[in-house]
Amino acid sequence: MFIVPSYGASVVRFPLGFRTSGMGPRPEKRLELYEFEGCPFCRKVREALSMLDLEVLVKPSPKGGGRFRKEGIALGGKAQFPLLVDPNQQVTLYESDAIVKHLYAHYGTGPAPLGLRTGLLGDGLSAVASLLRAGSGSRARASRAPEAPLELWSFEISPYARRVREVLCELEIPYMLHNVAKGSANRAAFLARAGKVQVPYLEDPNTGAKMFESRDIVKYLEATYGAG
Ligand SMILES: N[C@@H](CCC(=O)N[C@@H](CS)C(=O)NCC(=O)O)C(=O)O
Repeated sequence: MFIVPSYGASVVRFPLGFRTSGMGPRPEKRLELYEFEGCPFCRKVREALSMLDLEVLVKPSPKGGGRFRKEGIALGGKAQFPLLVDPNQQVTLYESDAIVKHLYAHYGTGPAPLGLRTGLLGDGLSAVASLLRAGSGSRARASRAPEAPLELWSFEISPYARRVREVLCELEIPYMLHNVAKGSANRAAFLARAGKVQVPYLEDPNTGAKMFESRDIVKYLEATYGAG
């Protein structure tokens, strides 16, 4: 499960993606993100989304992927990730720093936290976090596509949720990412829905499966959508 290095990745990035702060107006239409879990630049965007308490439809675009990578390239014009689609502001954006700035400008109350504005230092630390994961969540594996996106309750810094996001990414499974970092306004609804506040929590509308526990979720994803 590589949970120990996953803790390391969380320590390197702490406290980014741990607690909500500086939330502003909420987007009316759903944000979409083409990204891959092992990409250090994509991590910065996911951290901002967690801290701003924003939900996003993740379209995993790992290297060698055939499902969303091409769609992202057709949309934005080049093979570069992260790529954010914000229909509220009618923009399709490359560059993690520009995306973070955009999110804080429209859905925050002020500038992004310092940890997301440290340029090369921040990028370097995010790269160290990715190195600790040894390429997990970077390369596509053979898989079966679900009809409808799955739903994941998560927050960026959770080492257990990370493991699930890595597998979702490698299997190119689209999912609605419900961020429920500490302080999230979505926690009450999450508690009412799932019976407890613990991440990761997965619901699969294609099969009716609902489950906690990263180990069980990974097993379920591999058995249902993996190709052996
Ligand atoms: N300056 C860009 C760098 C983005 C970048 O280099 N992303 C890499 C993945 S970490 C990429 O898209 N590589 C091309 C590929 O994966 O095919 C940013 O901050 O968003």
